[in-house]
Amino acid sequence: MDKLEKICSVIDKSQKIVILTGAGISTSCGIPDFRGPTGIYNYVGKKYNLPYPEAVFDIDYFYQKPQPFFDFSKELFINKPQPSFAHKYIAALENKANKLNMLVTQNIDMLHELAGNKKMIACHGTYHTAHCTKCGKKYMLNQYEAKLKNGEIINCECGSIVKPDIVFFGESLPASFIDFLDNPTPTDLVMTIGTSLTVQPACLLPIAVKRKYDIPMILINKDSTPYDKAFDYIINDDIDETFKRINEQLKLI
Ligand code: CNA
Repeated sequence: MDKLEKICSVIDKSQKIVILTGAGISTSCGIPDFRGPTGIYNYVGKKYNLPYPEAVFDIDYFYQKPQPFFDFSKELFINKPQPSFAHKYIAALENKANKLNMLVTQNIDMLHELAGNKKMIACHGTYHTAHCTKCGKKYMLNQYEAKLKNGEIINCECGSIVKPDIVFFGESLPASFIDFLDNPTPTDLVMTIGTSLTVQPACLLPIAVKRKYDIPMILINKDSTPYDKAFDYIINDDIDETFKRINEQLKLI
């Protein structure tokens, strides 16, 4: 059996899969990741002379200079990205194969929801709602979507800046994620897809689940990560191409 056949066999046998995704699953949809050759740092970073790539999502930096974040948001909203083959495959693992325990995504692009996943935690938040950074007034996406599409800073009626409910560096992650990290429900496989595993605490999830259930772990990512040694199967290749090859064998979609 070659490596892909082994991976297909593991997926086929599993019934309670935990999946962690990152920006790499959405690059084929036209959304840049942080660290790839067309990554955010290469356009927003250079345009604004960011001190480091993650400054786009740094809460202290946002209070001083919110425009880079709204520029990133514009790219996300204006291009109307559509789910990739891999997003669709993961949706089918939940809706067709009934094999998903939990999908945890670090992404804020809402493509997993668009593909049809419901059993999921968006551990870095969402654009669906926003709050004023001063008076706390809540806004719904339809109230500020037009501004996001124009790359405009959103202002509250009190005059302060409204921030979409994206979890910035320096902010707390949702309780649902912390609870799952502390006490993951029974799992028989962890798949980690398209993440450099460099952002804490999200990057700790695969290890936390493995520690509790001693199960196989698969990593699909072009580049190596600091946690490679913990994985049983690693595919350093394109995500969509890999899922197409998996689908050729398992014929899920
Ligand atoms: P990252 O640090 O940019 O890492 C992405 C990883 O994906 C890299 O290791 C690449 O090698 C890999 N990769 C990129 N394209 C492919 C591909 N086609 N096939 C295989 N591998 C690929 O991104 P992380 O998600 O690890 O970092 C976490 C940050 C990035 C989170 O806070 C996100 O919110 C944030 N982010 C999200 C998005 C999005 O929502 N789509 C976009 C950019 C950044």
